[in-house]
Amino acid sequence: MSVVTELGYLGLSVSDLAAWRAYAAEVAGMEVVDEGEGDRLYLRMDLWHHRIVLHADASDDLAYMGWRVAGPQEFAAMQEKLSAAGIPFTVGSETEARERRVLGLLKLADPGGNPTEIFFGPQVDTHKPFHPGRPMFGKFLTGSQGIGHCILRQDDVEAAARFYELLGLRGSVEYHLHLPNGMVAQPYFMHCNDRQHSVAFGLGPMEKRINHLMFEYTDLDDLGMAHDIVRGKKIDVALQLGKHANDQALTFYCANPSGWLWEFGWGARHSTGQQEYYTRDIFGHGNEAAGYGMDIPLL
Ligand code: MBD
Ligand code: FE
Repeated sequence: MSVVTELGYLGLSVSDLAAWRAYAAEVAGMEVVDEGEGDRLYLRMDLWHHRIVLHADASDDLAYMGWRVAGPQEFAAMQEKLSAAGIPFTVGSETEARERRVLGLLKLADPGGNPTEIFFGPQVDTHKPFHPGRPMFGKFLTGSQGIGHCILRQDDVEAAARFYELLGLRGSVEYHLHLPNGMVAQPYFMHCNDRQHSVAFGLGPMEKRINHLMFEYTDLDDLGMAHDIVRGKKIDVALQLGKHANDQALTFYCANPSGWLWEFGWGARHSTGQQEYYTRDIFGHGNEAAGYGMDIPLL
């Protein structure tokens, strides 16, 4: 049985590398690494070589997401599982693996057409302490919980759930949200480790592949500092500070330089392994800046 163990890395296509360099470092606190290629920047959140690659590209969207498996045996077993399920994939060349700083990777697409990679063996630079892009009280919460979570575009929610189940994630509908138009949104949340969800979908049609990336600080004061910086820079906040019913994280959502959202969080509980659903959040998460695909009634 081969299952993915974490959402390990992301590639983002960004039209304004300079704006992203400032946002990632000065707002979020990530470490920006420029290796001189000219067409990309690396973002560190821990000791990995990188967790995010910013690729200079006009599309301002998700370029790819990388799901980790433990090692070469799981990597081989995953290929057998995908083949048996009739899901097409290609095995990355040595050059492609080196580009991602991993020992091996597969390239495929999820049912929504989102470029998906399955990899093992990330380069971890244990000799290079994480150096935040701005002062931080604590760290980014990664480790066995991976980078965070993404909300993705999926036209066929059931097909998406089957695909992510095949990869080894579990989960289902966690909210019934009554929309102003009378419809009930029933978003799915799926997990593969202690992080309450690593991927979610089913919030309705989306312009981009990705609605948001959520990442988490270990220290509440870093969330507070990020919030002060976002407010000081008058960056659009789509959802105000609030606490989700499912992961119970204190979060807010603000625009990134590509015009989609980063959800800054702290204090999430772990996945419980038992399905529940909710009709609203615990508190907060009021709608503020409109047009980011998050104009949903969470309270
Ligand atoms: C989340 O992380 C989220 O983005 C939404 C919309 C609801 C619950 C948890
Ligand atoms: Fe989220």
